[in-house]
Amino acid sequence: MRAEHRNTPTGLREPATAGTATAVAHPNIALIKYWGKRDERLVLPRTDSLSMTLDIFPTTTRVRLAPDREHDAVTLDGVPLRGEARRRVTAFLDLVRQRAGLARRAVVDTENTVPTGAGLASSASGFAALAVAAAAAYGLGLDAAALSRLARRGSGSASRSVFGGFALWHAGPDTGTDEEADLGSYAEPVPVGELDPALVIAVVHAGPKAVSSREAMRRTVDTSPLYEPWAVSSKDDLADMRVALHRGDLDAVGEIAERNALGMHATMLAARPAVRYLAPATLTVLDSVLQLRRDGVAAYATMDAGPNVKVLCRRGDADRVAGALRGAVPDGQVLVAGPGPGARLLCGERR
Ligand code: 2P0
Repeated sequence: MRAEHRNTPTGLREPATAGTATAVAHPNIALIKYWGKRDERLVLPRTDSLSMTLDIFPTTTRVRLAPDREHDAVTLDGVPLRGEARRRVTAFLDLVRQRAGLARRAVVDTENTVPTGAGLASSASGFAALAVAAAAAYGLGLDAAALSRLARRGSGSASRSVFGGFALWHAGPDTGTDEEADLGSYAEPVPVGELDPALVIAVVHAGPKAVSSREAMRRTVDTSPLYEPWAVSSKDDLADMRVALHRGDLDAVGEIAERNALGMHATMLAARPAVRYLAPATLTVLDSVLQLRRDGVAAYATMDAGPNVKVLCRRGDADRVAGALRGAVPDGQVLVAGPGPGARLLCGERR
């Protein structure tokens, strides 16, 4: 095993031979969506995507190598994980162990600050924090791009939460070996011009989703006649989005994000059977976003695999936007987020 030090995305030093490490990561919201895989095992997406990492709802994960254990022990908010969720974490740790050449099991404890069942992406922050902590605990010594590739294997969107601010996840080449495909699919930071954005999040329904995003993506790619046209138009959206971000043009950023998200939901509605995440309250919020625009406020909506709405606006307009959304869905919860930091290591201890 190598013993040199490599910088984590936030520049903290990662001891390459640590046995215990704790990392923190934040969720991200895609402005150009990831919807559809071309390889399920390697978690390779069909299209590039681009997101903003949030400054709220951190996930903190501690990984401790446990030489005496026969199985991994995994808790979320103090409760042992079971079933599919546990299987995904163990499969991820198996990948890390394979790369480290170590068989040792681990104790993984995660604290999530996302309001329970709020339907906000926690697999992004969860697997980004796990990737950074596990890589350090098992002494992998990975750079930021390699951490992004590793996080991707846990959950695609986690590749973007390795970075703060705005991040672009490259789909990578769809020819060549598995190794080449894996190497080509990682996220990196996107430079932006003068932009002071906020995302106002309207949580209109906090229950579990009827169809997992993994299954919904699969069904959309396999059956929706609108999928390919959306994937093609998403390339143009991304090119336009990069220009808009570079110019710091919030209206253009918002318009592109909104059309990309509505297009993604159209692909799902055309799947067979249809996947519909949008609820009546979602449409009520979308109406209030239109009204805000008619009133001269730059506000643009994006929705993910659930009924909740995230509204992009200028930070200076966030209180007004939040007030409008609270009026639209008085029973909902409205939160304001700004751009947040990348995943980082909090501490590492030598084995
Ligand atoms: C995104 N979503 O770009 C899109 C938009 C939901 C809608 O990434 O199967 O949990 O673990 O790779 O990352 C949700 O998908 O899926 C997601 P997997 P993930 O944010």
